[in-house]
Amino acid sequence: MLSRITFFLVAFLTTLSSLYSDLSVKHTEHPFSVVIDTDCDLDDMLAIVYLVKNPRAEVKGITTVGDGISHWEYGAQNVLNVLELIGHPRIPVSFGARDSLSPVGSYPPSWRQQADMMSGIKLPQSSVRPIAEKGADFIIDIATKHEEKLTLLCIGPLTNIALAIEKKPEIKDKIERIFIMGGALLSPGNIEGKPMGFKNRVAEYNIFLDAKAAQDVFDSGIPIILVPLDVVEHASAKPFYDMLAENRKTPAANLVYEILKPSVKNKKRMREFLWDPVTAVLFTNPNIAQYRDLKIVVNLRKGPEYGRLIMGSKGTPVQVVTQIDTDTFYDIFLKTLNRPPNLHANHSQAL
Ligand SMILES: [Ca+2]
Repeated sequence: MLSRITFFLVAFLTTLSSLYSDLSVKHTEHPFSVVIDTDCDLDDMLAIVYLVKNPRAEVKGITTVGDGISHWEYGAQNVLNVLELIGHPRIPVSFGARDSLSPVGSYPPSWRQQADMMSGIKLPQSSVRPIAEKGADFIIDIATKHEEKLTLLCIGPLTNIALAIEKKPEIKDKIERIFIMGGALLSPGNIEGKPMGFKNRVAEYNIFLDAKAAQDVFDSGIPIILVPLDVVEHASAKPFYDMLAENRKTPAANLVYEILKPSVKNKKRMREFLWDPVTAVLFTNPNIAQYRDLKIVVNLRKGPEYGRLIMGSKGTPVQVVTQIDTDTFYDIFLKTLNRPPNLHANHSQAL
């Protein structure tokens, strides 16, 4: 009996010490500089408020793009209004490209209008305006000026990143990695049928709407972590909405609750997964996922598989997220949203 107790005690202490050694690693971490590149959908706003509030991320700026869901004229101001609401109005927001480098169509107009209007959610009107510097130039500037390497979190079509790399290829050495939410590998795409109207079962919007830009970014040689539809569709919005219903203490948590409300109440709508927030949480907590090294090519041949991400022996080596610990994801997301608004950044705090 005693030896069994001793065994469990030793096992417990070993587990505890390994936990603490993990924490000590986290304590020495610095915040990582990040620029968020977004098409300003409602779930993009979830990712933005999460990263702005998370002490492990230092958001250097936000670039918008007009070939995704929101129209170019609306997205940047909506982001500024969200930043005003959560008490960070001075984070620079830059207009990026208005148009795709390889235009093939767009989101349904009614979806676009809904994103432009933030689904009718009331936001404070920020008096801050987008900066004069355009998206690609802003990325070049931030990457060039800072000593530390920059990470990009891309949650829309990749037009701005492709333009920045084309204009100044040297920035490749100043970018640590790019997190990309996009593509579908084994699961179906998300652009087929009504109301979208594309005869394509395999492509995903972010890649499809600027497939050339995506291939340019893949070709750049910058390390890529890809978060495809396959894995994100394990992170449903409903359980998180239920958690927020019980526990929301900040304007950020309230905003996320309001954003999720229509989608969890209307099952027909597409927005029932937390695509962009998953990508943001993996940026701060990469250890909650499993990854696989794959080689990937963007299919640029016109036809029913245009924009598909093809796995094979040729192509760009990419770290693909294959699985996430969904409960831990929800937990980290919730705790971060509920951090007090005026808490000074405490970079050593484990989340
Ligand atoms: Ca997006």
